[in-house]
Amino acid sequence: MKTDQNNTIEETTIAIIGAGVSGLTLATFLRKSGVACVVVERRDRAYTETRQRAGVVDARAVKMFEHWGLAEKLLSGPVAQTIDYRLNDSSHIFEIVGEDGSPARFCTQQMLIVNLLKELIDVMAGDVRFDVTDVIIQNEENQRPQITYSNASGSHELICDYIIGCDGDRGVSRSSIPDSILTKYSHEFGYAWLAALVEAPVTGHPIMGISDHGCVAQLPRGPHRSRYYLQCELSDGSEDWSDERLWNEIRLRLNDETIKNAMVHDKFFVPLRCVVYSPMQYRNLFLAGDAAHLVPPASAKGMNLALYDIDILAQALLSALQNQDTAALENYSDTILPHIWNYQDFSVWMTDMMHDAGDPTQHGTFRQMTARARLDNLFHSPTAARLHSEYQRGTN
Ligand code: RFL
Repeated sequence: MKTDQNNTIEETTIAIIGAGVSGLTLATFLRKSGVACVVVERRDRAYTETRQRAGVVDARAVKMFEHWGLAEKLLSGPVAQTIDYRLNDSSHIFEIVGEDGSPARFCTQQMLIVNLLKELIDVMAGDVRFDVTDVIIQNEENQRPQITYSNASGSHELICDYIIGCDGDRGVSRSSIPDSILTKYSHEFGYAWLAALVEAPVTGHPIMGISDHGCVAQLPRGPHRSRYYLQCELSDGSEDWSDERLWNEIRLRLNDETIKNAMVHDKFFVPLRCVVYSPMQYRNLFLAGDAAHLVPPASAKGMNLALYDIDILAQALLSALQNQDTAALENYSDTILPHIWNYQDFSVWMTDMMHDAGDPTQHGTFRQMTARARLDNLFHSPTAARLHSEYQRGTN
């Protein structure tokens, strides 16, 4: 390392921007394989460890962690094998079954991040730099790429072989790719979900509730908490949803007057949309996770698609670095995108079905009846159920 007072110049093999689930999983896989890497993150460790989001690691991702020899250390929480699809009064317990292999796990994203940081920093002595600002990417043709960033000790240059953009939808990585290279494909659903983390556990099965009053879901977030999601207008704001209104709507939409108010830890809005950016690479920069694609939470696939990207990318990087075979890296985007489009289709299918089958205000009664027919098919056709299970498991 060269040091010039407050300016350092260093080298590493892989520079990863973002210590979310994508960046930390990649760094852990690389570190376990003996590859030098540095993760730079704009938040502090405590913040990244307490950010609540996804709740299910799907069966494909569980297998991936098993393959990398990390499942026991990283995954906690019970297996996830059922969903209660509730259409107004009637309950249909849908079993997510696979013919082989591991079940999905109710492991919260927060717990996965805590375990990744423990493994990467405390066990493997990995290099994660929190509280960085002003990350700038230099990714010129025929030159080693580099990132520059600042932190409390000054400004720093990190020269590397590859830069991996794991910095989510609002990061700097994707925006460093010229507009002429990148295409954005997007779909807006026209409504939002209010996401509320509450101090009340799921007592039976996780619920996907379809109701004439709008969609509601209750999913586990650890042994004592649940995340409720309620369909709402795009024009709504937090000020429109008092805790009392939230609980009244939950009781109404689940048709269950016995549900008691509990402490609400947080509430925020998620406008439902799907986005794909293509290609997911430019010169020596590779995008993974939310930096490259977004799906609505209705399908519970965002974190799992991020983990899929990382599995493919980690193998491609190892092949390039250890065997001097860059073919998989050159084909990274072409390998990933068909899988992403497949799961975008699943997300649109799930989201439309759950919303259209309920409140007909947005798309009318014709779409309501076709969506209910689709649900009915799911409960009565073993073929439809099997396909749905494969998507839920992440194995399609
Ligand atoms: P993340 O988790 O957003 O991490 C990106 C990291 O990059 C950092 N960063 C920067 N660092 C340095 N310099 C910069 N300039 C930077 N800009 C950003 C950020 O601070 C952050 O630490 O992206 P990643 O790793 O790609 O992971 C993606 C997942 O987080 C996301 O897909 C899921 O959370 C989506 N998601 C769900 N996925 C599921 O599989 N199942 C679910 O049930 C589920 N529920 C959800 C969700 C996402 C939600 N929100 C808030 C969007 C529920 C919600 C409400």
